[in-house]
Amino acid sequence: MANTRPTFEAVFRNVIVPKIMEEVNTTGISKNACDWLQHSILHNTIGGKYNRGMTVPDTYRILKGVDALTEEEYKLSSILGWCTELLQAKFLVADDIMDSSITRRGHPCWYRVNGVGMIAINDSFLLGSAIFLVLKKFFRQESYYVDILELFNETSLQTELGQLLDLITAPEDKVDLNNFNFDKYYFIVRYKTAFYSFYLPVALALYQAGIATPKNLQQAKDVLIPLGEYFQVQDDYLDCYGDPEHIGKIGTDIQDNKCGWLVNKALELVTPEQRALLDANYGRKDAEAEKKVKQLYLELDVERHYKEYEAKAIKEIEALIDKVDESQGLKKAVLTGFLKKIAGRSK
Ligand code: GPP
Ligand code: MG
Ligand code: MG
Ligand code: MG
Repeated sequence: MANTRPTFEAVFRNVIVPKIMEEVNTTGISKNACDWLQHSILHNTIGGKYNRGMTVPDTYRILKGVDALTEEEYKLSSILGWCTELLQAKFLVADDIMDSSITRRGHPCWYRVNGVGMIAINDSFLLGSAIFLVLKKFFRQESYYVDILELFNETSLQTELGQLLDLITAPEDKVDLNNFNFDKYYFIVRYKTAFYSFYLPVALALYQAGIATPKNLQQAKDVLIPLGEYFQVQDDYLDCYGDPEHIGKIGTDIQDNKCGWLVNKALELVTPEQRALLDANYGRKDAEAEKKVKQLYLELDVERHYKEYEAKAIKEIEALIDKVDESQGLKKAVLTGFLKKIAGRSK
């Protein structure tokens, strides 16, 4: 089985969603509730890039050292991949409320869909609970079942801690740029993004392949956390410089007072006059103020600094991959493959 977007999506539509709905149906809940749930699941999972999810079967295949997986192997590793996509869906539904975002994947954010509103909070919980339903249905008998349950729980805690720091460093009513620095920034991004987006899918494949050890899990983490940091720096860059049509979302970081990469870089570069302008305009729910911040980024050529950062980050990650000792079971191709998926991305 080749791992393509259509084959990956087919596992979700034909295996996972019916299984979730079958289980929910046994409660005897009304048809309109079942329809609501199915609609929410499909709206919030289908149409993304599937970078995280498709990494599980990709990684599993490389670890097994085969050219292609059997249909059954592909199905099982894709199901774990879809559990990472469900976790992502749970987080995004909630994150879009917290960030007052407008669009996601080219459509209105779920909470902004007519008739949804704050029901989206419960839908986010349901997306999370669906993960554990799916894991129980398909992996209960596996020796690594408890390991992957713990992994999902620990990764969720890390992500929620990162989100906590992201949010309290960006109060709506009190802009104080003295609270921002790169140390805090990298803690936020490591926790809110890198663990669940990068370490989780590779660790899942290591468990599924039956070769996970504390040593190779640590080796994976040593590369995947820096890779995840780079990915979130890209996300911050695209929030300001990406084309909303292309990235499928409208940037909110400046108005949301976020401790993002661009503002931290700007803070390193500003003159006292420019700093005053930034203090007066950053974090205001005001399109004119946002424009002034973007104009200042232009004057400071923050974009060039980003490009320099990006080239350096890629080199550093390549060097980390080079150091991996493959005799421990982890394969460099897993990591180079993941780097290739995101290097220089524009969406
Ligand atoms: C990305 O931040 C981080 C997340 C989506 C994790 C959210 C965690 C929760 C516990 C809800 P972001 O806000 O920059 O992402 P985006 O730009 O996609 O909105
Ligand atoms: Mg957001
Ligand atoms: Mg956010
Ligand atoms: Mg963002």
